[in-house]
Amino acid sequence: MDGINFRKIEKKWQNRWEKNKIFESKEEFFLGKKSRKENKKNKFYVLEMYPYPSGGGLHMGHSRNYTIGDAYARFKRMRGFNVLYPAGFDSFGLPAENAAIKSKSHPKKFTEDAIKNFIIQQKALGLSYDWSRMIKSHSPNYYRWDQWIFLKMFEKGLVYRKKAPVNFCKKCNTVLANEQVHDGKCWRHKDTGVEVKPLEQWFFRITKYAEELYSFIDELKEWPEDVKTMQRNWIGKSYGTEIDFEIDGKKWKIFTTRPDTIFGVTFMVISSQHPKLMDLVSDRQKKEVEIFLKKIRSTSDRDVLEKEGVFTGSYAINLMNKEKIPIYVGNFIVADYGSGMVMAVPAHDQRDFEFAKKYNIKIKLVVKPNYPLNVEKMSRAYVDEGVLVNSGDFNGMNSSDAIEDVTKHLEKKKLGRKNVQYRLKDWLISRQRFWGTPIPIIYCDKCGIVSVPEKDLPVLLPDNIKFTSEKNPLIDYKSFVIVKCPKCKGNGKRETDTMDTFVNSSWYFLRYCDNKNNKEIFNKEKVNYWMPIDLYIGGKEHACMHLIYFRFYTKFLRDLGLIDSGEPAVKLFNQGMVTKDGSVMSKSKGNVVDPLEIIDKYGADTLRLFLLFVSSADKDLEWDDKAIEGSFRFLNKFHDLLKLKGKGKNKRIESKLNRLIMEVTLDVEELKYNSALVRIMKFVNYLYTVDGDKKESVKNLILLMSIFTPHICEEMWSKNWKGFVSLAKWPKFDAKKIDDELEKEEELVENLINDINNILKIVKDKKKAFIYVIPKDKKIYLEFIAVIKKRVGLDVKIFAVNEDKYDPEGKAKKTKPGRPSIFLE
Ligand code: ANZ
Ligand code: ZN
Ligand code: ZN
Repeated sequence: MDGINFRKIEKKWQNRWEKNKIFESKEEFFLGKKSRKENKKNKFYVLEMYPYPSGGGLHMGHSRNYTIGDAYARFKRMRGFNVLYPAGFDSFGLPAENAAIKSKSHPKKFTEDAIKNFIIQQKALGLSYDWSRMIKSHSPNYYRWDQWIFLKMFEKGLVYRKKAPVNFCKKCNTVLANEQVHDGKCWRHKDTGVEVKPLEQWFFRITKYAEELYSFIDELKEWPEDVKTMQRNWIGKSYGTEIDFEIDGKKWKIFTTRPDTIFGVTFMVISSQHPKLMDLVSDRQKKEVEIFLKKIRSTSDRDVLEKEGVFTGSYAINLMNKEKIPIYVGNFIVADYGSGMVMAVPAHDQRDFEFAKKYNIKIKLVVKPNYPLNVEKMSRAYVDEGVLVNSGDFNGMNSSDAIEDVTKHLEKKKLGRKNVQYRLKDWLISRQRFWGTPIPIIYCDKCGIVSVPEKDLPVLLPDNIKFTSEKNPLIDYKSFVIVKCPKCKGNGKRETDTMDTFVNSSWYFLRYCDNKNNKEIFNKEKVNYWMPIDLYIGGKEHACMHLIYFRFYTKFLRDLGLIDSGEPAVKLFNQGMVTKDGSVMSKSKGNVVDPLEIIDKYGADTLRLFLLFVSSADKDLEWDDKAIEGSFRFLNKFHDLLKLKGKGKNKRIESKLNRLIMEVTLDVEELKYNSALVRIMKFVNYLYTVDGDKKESVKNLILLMSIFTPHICEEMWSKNWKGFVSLAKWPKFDAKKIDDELEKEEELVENLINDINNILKIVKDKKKAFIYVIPKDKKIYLEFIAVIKKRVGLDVKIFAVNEDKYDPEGKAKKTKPGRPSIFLE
């Protein structure tokens, strides 16, 4: 591209920023000038979600995400906040390991090359990160604190090892957490169904925080509603009643949300994965149950399509009416929800209805609709409200009242009680993979499970590892596996599973506050100064994974006394996707545009302007080559503002400028960048058409634009003003200078110019324009007559309609207030 050498200007300023460390942030309380509280008001923590440094480098989605954050960090800095805006890399994970297996090298090499590449690209975008705070998950300096947190959780009973049916992805070759299974498929491999296998694994007891995670969603005032709804559904709080049934003389607690249907129970179903299932199976039924279990093998899902089961040979007693009820084992009962067994009411629950029809079990109506209903002819369950029948003393009662009343009755007789259940399950954190944080546990024949003492942390991942197969190489790495038991000094074996990489991203935002600390996980004072994150930016896809985990970690660390705040982020912002030809950019679709290529061709400022201007930051953004060109042209025009001449105070320019500052400030505050930029562009165009002194306007435009296109603005700033524009003060507006009347007058003139120019498009060869206006407006148009002449290229005469005038076509009659008539000759 000819003209301005954007690439050169950009490199120059990137180097100067770096050399002068202008984006490094300090904890102000150490300066001791103001009180802690005063200082806190003045801090601002902007963060984008911890990226995985993929081998392919920065894609357009990243570029958009970071540009959105960067503009905000710059804005807050110029507004006088002490801004923390760090970056780092979530660098453990499968892709690097798989690449290493393929090429028989070490994932560390892959990862570090990728990170280098990433940083170059991030710097090329002109992001104002405080690079001195960088962290990387795979650095022992970081993951030792993952291990430390694990030990703390272990101490507090929040970590346990259990054999349980778990989700296994063949492609990942490891188990997955519940959150990482989306519609029965692996979150990474959307084409791969997970298998359920009973395996012994490590879990974090996140369910201990279920209630707080649920109820505090209400406090997240600045989070998008849809993310909050997804979290509520995921945690799934359910109010119900726990009813005691008797089986073999023992009490079994059954969770139901419909105690009003207690008289309609005709069978029970226990989960095929219930640990006590075999206790209920009679000798006679054993064979049949075993065949059934083999056949369904892994599933235990309430949404399974084909509901199946067999009789266990046992019966339960419904203590409300002493009825004897057969117990089945079924594939549609979740083992670890409620008690893993349900009281089935086929007349009023669709799943139970299908099951009863299939196995010919009795259906008993206990809630009657207000129309006739024959049980034999029902084609589906009646699940709505109605009046109780066949229900003893409760007959005639409305079913929704009966939910309360039956529960009260059960409570009185000590046969039941109110109960709350959560769908959230404990977080399965062990992975059968190499490239993750080693779990600090040793197995000893004598002592059993022993935790690695804190002083022995970190448990290091070996550097000289060889991948010979798909298997986790730690298993065969003797010097890693064989250790002394810390308790009895006998022979022990190290755990070879590593932690889910979501562990690393669950607390990284805290480490940024104090990334070099070698003595403790972080300094409490520093963290309390910066936390919570004021603006957190990332994709919606993490609503029920990362965004739940990081809330859990924050609450746990708060309970350890390490942080004051129990919630990590005040405001969450989900940016939209970048699409091309209507679908999300992806390698598989072959519609990827590489940010570096665009930067090489047009410069980073053009790309940034495009990413922020073309669509509102929360909406999807469709790639558009024309709009890139447009951004580029605009920046050239913007740069030429410095050449604008003009003398004399113009109150209208002043009014418009002050309004612009006011509106852009409000827009940016709410991340409405595109709207702010539209206003700026309009004003720039305006400056090119108007007479008067424009220095003040140009200065303020550079300031306003500097958060979007920082390089070109530094360059322009350096021509007339001192210091970095990145550190300059954001402009203030003076409300007194905003004059609606003045601006309206100018609009009148603008409209007239447009009208004349539109006519000139149709009729050619005109030399003169005669304009007829209402008398009180005449002075306005006269004031602008020079501008009008210049912009229409005609000789112009203004007449008031009531004066003596040249008007061969009688146009003056048609004049209305604000709408002059025009005659061209
Ligand atoms: C009897 C009943 C009658 C039920 C009726 C519903 C309708 P939510 O709302 O999700 O909490 N249930 C209980 N434990 C279960 C498990 N481990 N796996 C699958 N289903 C289970 O669902 C609660 C309802 O789901 C409970 O209320 C129970 O069925 C079933 F007309 O009890 B209900
Ligand atoms: Zn997978
Ligand atoms: Zn031991």
